[in-house]
Amino acid sequence: MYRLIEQDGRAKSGEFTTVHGTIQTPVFMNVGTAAAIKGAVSTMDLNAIGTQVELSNTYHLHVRPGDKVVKKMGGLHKFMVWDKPILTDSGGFQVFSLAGLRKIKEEGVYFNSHIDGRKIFMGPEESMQIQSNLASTIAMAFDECPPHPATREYMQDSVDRTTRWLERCKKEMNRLNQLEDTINKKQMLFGINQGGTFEDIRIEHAKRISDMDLDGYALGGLAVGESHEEMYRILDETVPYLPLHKPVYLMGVGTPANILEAVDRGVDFFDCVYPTRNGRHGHAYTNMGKLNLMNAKYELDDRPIEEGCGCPVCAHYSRAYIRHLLKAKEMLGMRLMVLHNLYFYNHMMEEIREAIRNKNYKEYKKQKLEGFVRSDM
Ligand code: PRF
Ligand code: ZN
Repeated sequence: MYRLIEQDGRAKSGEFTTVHGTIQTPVFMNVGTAAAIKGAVSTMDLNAIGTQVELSNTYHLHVRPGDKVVKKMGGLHKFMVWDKPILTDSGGFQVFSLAGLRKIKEEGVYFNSHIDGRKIFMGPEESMQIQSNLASTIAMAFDECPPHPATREYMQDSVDRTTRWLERCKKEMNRLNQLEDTINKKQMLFGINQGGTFEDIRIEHAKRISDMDLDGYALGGLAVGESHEEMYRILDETVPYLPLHKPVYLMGVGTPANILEAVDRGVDFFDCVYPTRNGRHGHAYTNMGKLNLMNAKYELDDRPIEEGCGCPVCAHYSRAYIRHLLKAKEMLGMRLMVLHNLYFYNHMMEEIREAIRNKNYKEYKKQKLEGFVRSDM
């Protein structure tokens, strides 16, 4: 259940209530693809850095350890010891971005596992069954994320198939939620809007899926190679056709600046590997832009990553020490970087919610964006 709390222009802030607790939006979901946040970050850590929702992937967990194993262990929440909401991506996107040879048919996708090469089939029903076994809070519909660029003809055929798949997802989820041995009988389903940069295909599709009364709506097929300006244009044109009283999720986005712009266009949910991946590579997010802690100039720098940061890392550790850990390839280096970066993202979302609820979003966004370009990287 989504309750719209405040709107400031098109920016919206709400409260999404689930069986695993209430999510304040806009929110950044912390990515734990294979039921683990990369960088040796535990779920105890997530509680300490303000994480509201964790995101995992159907495809990865199906391949290893297997969704049946997770189900036998009592579902993903119990397995990974996280009692707050979990969103699982459907496998659609991962199949397209990771798996080897694949064939798209009406029934679903045939592909090879990226772990051992074995042949796997996944269609809407399989994706829902796996996500039901994982017992996540929110399941994503099984979609095709078309390549960019794609021809108009390819895009239309793909989006039509994604719509038919969504109907099958909804039917299968309803069936699964009524089965005796389903762990989360209140599992929610988000539909995914596609259409690339063809605004008329996007809008038509947004209207169709909005009529299906799903628990939330995602925009897929963005941040796949088009320019930021094109992505913002598609958001401008499409989000108004999605229900105002449902959460809107922009999949796989993005930089802090991308998030600030997308929130201004009505997006509630985000996820991205940037804070974890960049952290592991020595890049720290700050209000002045990114710092590369591998840089020699931090060798004797006894300041925290960012003065005034409220994260547990900046409370204790110096840039010089973290730089040493990264150089020495000590696991602790990556861990501290990821903790700071996730805190940075989570904390920015908190500021965003406050700015919207105070009807001060435009001014907040402007100041935040101005800060980022002061980067001394
Ligand atoms: N579909 C799904 N997951 C996704 C995407 C998509 O289009 C994207 C695109 N940025 C990221 N993750 N199912
Ligand atoms: Zn910090």
